[in-house]
Amino acid sequence: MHELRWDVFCKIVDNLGDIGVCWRLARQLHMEHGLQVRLWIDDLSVAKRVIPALDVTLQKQVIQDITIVSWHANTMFDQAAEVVIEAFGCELPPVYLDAMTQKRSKWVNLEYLSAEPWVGDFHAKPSPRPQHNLTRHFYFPGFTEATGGLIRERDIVAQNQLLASDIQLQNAFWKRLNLTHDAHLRVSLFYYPHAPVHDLLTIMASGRQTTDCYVPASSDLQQIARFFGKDSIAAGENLTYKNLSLHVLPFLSHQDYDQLLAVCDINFVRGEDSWIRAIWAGKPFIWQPYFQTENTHMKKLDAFLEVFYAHSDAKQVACEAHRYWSAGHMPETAWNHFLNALPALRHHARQQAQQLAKQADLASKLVIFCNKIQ
Ligand code: TRH
Repeated sequence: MHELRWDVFCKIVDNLGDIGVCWRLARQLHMEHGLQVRLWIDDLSVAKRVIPALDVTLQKQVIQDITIVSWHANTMFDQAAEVVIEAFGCELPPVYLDAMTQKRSKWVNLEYLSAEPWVGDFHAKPSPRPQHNLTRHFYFPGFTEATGGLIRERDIVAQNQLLASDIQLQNAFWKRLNLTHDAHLRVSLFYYPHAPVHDLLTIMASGRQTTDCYVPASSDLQQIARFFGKDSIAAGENLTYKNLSLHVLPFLSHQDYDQLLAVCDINFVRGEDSWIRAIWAGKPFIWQPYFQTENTHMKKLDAFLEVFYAHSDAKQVACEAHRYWSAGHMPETAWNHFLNALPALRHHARQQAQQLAKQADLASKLVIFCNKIQ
């Protein structure tokens, strides 16, 4: 057990990935490494979706042993922690930087995840900040030993595999969420608005097999409403067209979302955090990277496909479906190829979850790293 205090700073740029990663990391640093963690958040009302117990009127509160502080409560900026994690280059407040200088805090900038080969070269590089007499260290998550690793709770892969192989546990999950699950194929769907959702729903509706499709209400539901000829749809609705039954779910807790991914046959995920969760679920998935200019997101996608499917017979099929999904068009042939390759994709996804889980996880590597740096 460490006596050190850690501060994690999170600015919610867009969507939920930033707070999703920071909340997960904060909890893991506490639960698995015994650290005292404060999580500074700039927008409590968005964070409340991921941390439902948050009281947005409080400047400071403790939830699951993590002290959560509103970034705007700058009266506390004079008490810097021994280790400071600046998530995704969110720019620490100048007053707090002064306090870090006094405290001689260790300063780590946690970067976004990428499978691109350059990540290993840039990981752990220091960048001196003479004006504050501090050094900012770059910490890059990644898929190889040369990087900062992937966020993974100690038991998550085992828990997911247990759930995926135990019908009674699965039935209890569906029952708790009040969901039917009698179709041949179960698909979870979390996506950005430019995803070709209409194409996918059309193909699933006219498919040979019946499909249950689960959509958490966080996604843009407009495309789905239009597909079913409605003005709007909301959590709790179940819509059927031909061979497709679509279920709109409420926004799930982190734990329920993990379980949904573990019990579905195919998961559509996006961004950063749900992408990693899909890997640990050990089920075939299609990832949609966060859109970036100059096609940067497609480069990230290709880099990931190269790493993840390097030794898979189903590489071509997986690449085809991923590229179409991210490019905004899903032809029926690509989806059918994906379905036909499901046994191979399933085997590969499960093997990759086990393989990647053999590497040290991000929180453990981060703790070791922070013990080493000055
Ligand atoms: O919300 P996102 O699009 O976040 C993105 C990415 O992190 C991206 O890299 C970043 O640049 C951008 O934000 C600013 O997708 P992501 O990363 O999957 O985060 C979604 C979070 O929501 C994740 O923690 C899982 C969680 N979640 C639930 O808890 N319940 C749900 O029902 C769903 C669908 C998601």
